[in-house]
Amino acid sequence: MERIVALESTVIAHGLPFPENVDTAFEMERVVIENGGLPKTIGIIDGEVRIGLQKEEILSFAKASDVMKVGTAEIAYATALKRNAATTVSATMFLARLHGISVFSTGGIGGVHRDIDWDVSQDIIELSRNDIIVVSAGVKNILDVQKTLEFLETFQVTVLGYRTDYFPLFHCRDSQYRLNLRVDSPEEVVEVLKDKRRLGIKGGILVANPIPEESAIDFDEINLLVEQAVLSAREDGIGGKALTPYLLSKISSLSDGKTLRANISLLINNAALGGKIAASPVWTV
Ligand code: PSU
Ligand code: MN
Repeated sequence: MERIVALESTVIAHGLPFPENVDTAFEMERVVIENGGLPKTIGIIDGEVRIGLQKEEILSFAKASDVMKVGTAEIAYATALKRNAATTVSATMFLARLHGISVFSTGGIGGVHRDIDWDVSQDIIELSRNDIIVVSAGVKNILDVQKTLEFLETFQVTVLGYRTDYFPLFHCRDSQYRLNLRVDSPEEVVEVLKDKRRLGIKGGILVANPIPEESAIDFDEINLLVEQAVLSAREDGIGGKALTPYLLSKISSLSDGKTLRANISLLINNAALGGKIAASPVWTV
């Protein structure tokens, strides 16, 4: 049962442009398999929850512009009103766990937005409730990283640095944010989850897996782009669910696609680690 690795669909429908989104989604599935896992991309089609979208369904999500973006709070709306919906980290975690899945690979989780009053992602709340392993490359510095880390702690989310002592910043490997928990193997990640469950401690494990060295971008370089993007989001009056996709596409165009290439590389890297974690021999629960 633990061989399954959940993958989200918001990154396909709202996070990456076409055709990179569909290529990346397929490549992530391939890499999960290569590392011993069984990929299931999660989404909602005509109100039906799908644990494992078909290739054509992934392609239609990648091309469509009318697919909803749903967190856990909006799942029941999408199912009741028979909508097509891409699931964010929170919704994917919830649906994965409901179907007995314990491992989920994504790019970056949502968190506390910067320079905007009170935009805090549902992802953090779901991580505090749901005992599943989420592999991410940390968070983007389109967010307020310090506040995001503080929220994760407040909500009792276990944050593990994977072969690192620092919280990675998505496009950047290095950061000034020190982590106090480090693991060095997929087995250690599984053992931590097993003990959370054994002790009855609620909530998930966020595995912070740094982007591969060769695709990483310098902090100063990315920070400049983000500052510009946050500024134009303000000028354009962008907020709510549109904000994260807006910032992502803005920094990609400002960087001539360099951030897009980094994004793809870390997604594939996280799919590989998810596959290894799922295939670990130490699972017993
Ligand atoms: N961060 C990324 N790429 C993404 C997302 C976040 O680098 O595609 C998506 C994920 O699905 C995440 C969601 O769960 O955005 C968070 O959106 P919001 O900030 O609206 O909660
Ligand atoms: Mn938000």
